Amino acid sequence: MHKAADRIRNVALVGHRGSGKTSLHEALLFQAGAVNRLGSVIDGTTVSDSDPDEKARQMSISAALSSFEWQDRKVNLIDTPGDSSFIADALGALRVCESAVFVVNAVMGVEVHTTRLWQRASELDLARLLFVNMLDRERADFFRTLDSLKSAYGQHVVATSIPIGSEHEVSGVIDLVDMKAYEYGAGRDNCREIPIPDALQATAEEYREKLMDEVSESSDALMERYLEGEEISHDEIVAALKDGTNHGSLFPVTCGVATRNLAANRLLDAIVEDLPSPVKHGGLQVGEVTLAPDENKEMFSYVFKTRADPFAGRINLFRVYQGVVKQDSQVLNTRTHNKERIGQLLTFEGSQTGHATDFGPGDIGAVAKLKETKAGDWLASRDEPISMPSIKLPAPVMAFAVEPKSKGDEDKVFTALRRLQEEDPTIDLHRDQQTGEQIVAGLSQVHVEVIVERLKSRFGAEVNLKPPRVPYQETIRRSAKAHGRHKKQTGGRGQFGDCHIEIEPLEAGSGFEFVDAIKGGVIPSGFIPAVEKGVLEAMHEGVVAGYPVKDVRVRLYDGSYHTVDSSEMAFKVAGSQAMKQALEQAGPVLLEPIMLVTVSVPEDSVGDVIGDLNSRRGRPLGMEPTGGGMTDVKAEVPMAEMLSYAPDLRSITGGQGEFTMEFLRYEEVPGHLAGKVVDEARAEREAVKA
Ligand SMILES: Nc1nc2c(ncn2[C@@H]2O[C@H](COP(=O)(O)OP(=O)(O)OP(=O)(O)O)[C@@H](O)[C@H]2O)c(=O)[nH]1
Ligand SMILES: [Mg+2]
Repeated sequence: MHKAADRIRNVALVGHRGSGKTSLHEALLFQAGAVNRLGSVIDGTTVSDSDPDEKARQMSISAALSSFEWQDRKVNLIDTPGDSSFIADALGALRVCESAVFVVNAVMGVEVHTTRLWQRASELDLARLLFVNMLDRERADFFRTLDSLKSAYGQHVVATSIPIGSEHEVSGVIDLVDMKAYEYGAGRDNCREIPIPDALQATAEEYREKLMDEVSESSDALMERYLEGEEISHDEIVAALKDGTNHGSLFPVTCGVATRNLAANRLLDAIVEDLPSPVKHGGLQVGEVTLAPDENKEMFSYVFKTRADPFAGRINLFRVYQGVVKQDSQVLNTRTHNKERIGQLLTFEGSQTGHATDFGPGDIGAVAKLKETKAGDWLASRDEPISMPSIKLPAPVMAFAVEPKSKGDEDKVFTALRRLQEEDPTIDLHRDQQTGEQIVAGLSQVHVEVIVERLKSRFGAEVNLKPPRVPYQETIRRSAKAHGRHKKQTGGRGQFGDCHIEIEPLEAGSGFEFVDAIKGGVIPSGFIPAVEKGVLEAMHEGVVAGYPVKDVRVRLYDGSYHTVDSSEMAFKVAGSQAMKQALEQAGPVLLEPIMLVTVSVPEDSVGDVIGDLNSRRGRPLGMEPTGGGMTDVKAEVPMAEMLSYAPDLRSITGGQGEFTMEFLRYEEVPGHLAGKVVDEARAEREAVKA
């Protein structure tokens, strides 16, 4: 039988890369008894970094769900990757959880990615706890970290515990609600109450007071009594803290050492006591439909993650918003309108995969072997066209042309890429219309490397990556007239086509226009489309560097024909000849794509970033602080200068910067650079011929 919705806690573990989420996930599982051994990231023995490439890189790449019981509540805990290349999984987890635990490194304090995720959690109105981890590390400083959190996320970030000892001497924590101290040894039953150390008494009181200031703000009545110096009872504090956290008006901070299972038990208590259940958080409004955590209503579940499992095959993770999902049942996929059979339902209990008979409203579960369902789909008991408000994902900006290492493997590679894309919506796949190359684009170098590794390890598909070619175009600057005449007499029936055209530039982005201005039937109407075909063929490869010609109006105004020798073929050739000549005389120029680039960087690197963009022929458009010490710099930059931007930005900002870019328009390539593009294009064509 499924757990009642008010006994469930759905929690996403999020934070900057390497802050210790996976280690903390492991400690929480261990403390709750879901695993018998505390696995470690370094040894590659954690439950959540289970993929070979996660172990090899010692980083999380995919979201991992674990479910366990604590104090008779069911906790669904989703460990998420901290690397910004894999942010889709972190955002997907935030979307289906009522709460998030932010894991913060006590040496580094607030980091860029923490802030980005914090903003998303605010938009989604999530309840939040913070866990300051790595207290045992050299230069770890809980109080400095707390200050950085407060200044980034506001005064409602408040400590509910403080450490005893620091760096390698850290030995426990003081709980500021109970005003009790706890010392931690090794293993699971490692927590022992001790008197508050004398040396820390004053600090504990100081931080208890700060906590009381915040807690008392939760209600006017409490505030009044607090200001008058009245005693606030322990139960009242607990209730106010819980209420503030539930409503996202208080953000309690706890601390510990994930790798030593130090204070994981206090975090578990906070998760079940202070964070809201799906019932508390209320229904979900999707379009016209409101879904309520009610098990007697029709079932609606949202699939937030699709992944490959070495044992169970393709697995879909879903969140039930209403009704009950039952094993051996049929449901509808509202995107495809097809039925899916739910066979076995899966739960991930620590290192074991278990089976469930059903999942009730508010719960998160998994199902294997669905036919067509993938992340982003809804499974429901009736065909209601609903869609989750889309999550804004960063645009893939690291693009490469992929080629199979062995010829003939094209289909295999493409199918494998499609499968990977199902698991990761930030992978972009497309064939470049102009260059014909198969392009794969990701968010970063690491992202694309992981894609290539997975192609090989999972699908046995080996590929080469090449930087993609810039899709240059050509256009004309003035009008010109030309005459095309195709005449051949080779015994028997000849060929004859003859046309006069005038071409003129059109406004950028307007494409191609063909005007038939033939009078008196000097070219019979049946041959006119052939002339147009010839013109278009000539425009396919412009006269500057062989790139497609855009934004031209062609007027066919005169010509002649021969009753016997004229043919469509002959007029096509004539049209093409005329167009080539006309282009030569119409001031042809080379165009390049200009991108709108938005770079998100810490304030102190803004100068360097702008300087670098200038050196890439960029035009800065402005900047805008986005909170948490971050600034967005916007600039227009030619695409040709951005092909290797990702690694460069990483080195300029020490890994703290991120960027997105989108196509804006085409602009003329400056004269001194056009020559180089022309030479390269020529060399390439010759290489193809050879
Ligand atoms: N000393 C110390 N090391 C820790 C602690 N927590 C994690 N680590 C180490 O820090 C490194 C990163 O830890 P992870 O748990 O992989 O961090 P993560 O946040 O899951 O990393 P990503 O998934 O890549 O974002 C590993 O080498 C851990 O062993 C801690 O509390 N103390
Ligand atoms: Mg991790």
